[in-house]
Amino acid sequence: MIEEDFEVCIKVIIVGNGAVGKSSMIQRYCKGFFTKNYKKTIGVDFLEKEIEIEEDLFRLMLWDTAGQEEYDAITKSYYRGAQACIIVFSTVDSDSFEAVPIWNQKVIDEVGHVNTVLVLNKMDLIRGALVTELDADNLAKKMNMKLFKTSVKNNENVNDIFTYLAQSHMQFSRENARNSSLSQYRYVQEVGDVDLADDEDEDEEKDDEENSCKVKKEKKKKKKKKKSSNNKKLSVTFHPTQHRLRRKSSHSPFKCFN
Ligand SMILES: Nc1nc2c(ncn2[C@@H]2O[C@H](COP(=O)(O)OP(=O)(O)OP(=O)(O)O)[C@@H](O)[C@H]2O)c(=O)[nH]1
Ligand SMILES: [Mg+2]
Repeated sequence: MIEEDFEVCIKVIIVGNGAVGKSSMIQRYCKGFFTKNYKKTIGVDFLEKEIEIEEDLFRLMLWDTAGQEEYDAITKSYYRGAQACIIVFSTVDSDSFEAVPIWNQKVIDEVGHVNTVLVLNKMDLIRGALVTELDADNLAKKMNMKLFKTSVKNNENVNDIFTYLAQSHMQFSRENARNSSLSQYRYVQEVGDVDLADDEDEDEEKDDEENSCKVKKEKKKKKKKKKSSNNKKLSVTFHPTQHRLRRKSSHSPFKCFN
């Protein structure tokens, strides 16, 4: 039985108007701290984080984009290949709320529909805020997207966003794999001793009846060798096509699809 353990890599882009807290969010999540000072992102920043959820290993590649329109041309080119998206807006900035559908459309134009969530940030300033929780709830409902309400400053609900994205990505991948031909490979990998050449075996059995015991034994040996090389081939051809996966160690074959 061939057993492999994989780390699932997910490219996540973070978009939204300037100063809503995108960089602060990534910094909080990856480095664990918050800075009061605003330093606008120029173009794109990148951070990554490895997490484990229920024995599944993930590497989140987080692309923090500039909210200022002047960088649009640059940032859009970094959307490519994204598998998940976080659209951030802020309680104290109604423009950022109005811009949510526009950001969503920008992402769709570049990468199509990807797993997207909305984040209403700066919940610590919600009292007397320009964007209410109800506004945000209604928008999320309208856009049919999951909404998180965070305070990066107070470290509230930030981790939940990334856990959700990783888990939903995995769930989607599993459903996809079940419906695709990949599931056949997965099955063969899982039940490593499955007979891959039934027809051939039948022919060989007929021949065997006519041959001596010695020949029989040699054929069996050959067959065994062939099976193991077939399995090896499967594991080799399977991996390069899964470019978002990285081999980690050797445990469960169930990690090897995307
Ligand atoms: N009160 C409060 N301030 C926050 C919160 N999150 C971020 N900020 C502040 O908001 C300002 C802007 O944060 P950034 O993370 O730089 O914003 P950004 O979305 O990356 O901005 P651009 O890079 O220009 O697109 C900074 O002064 C942060 O300290 C929060 O949850 N609460
Ligand atoms: Mg920024």
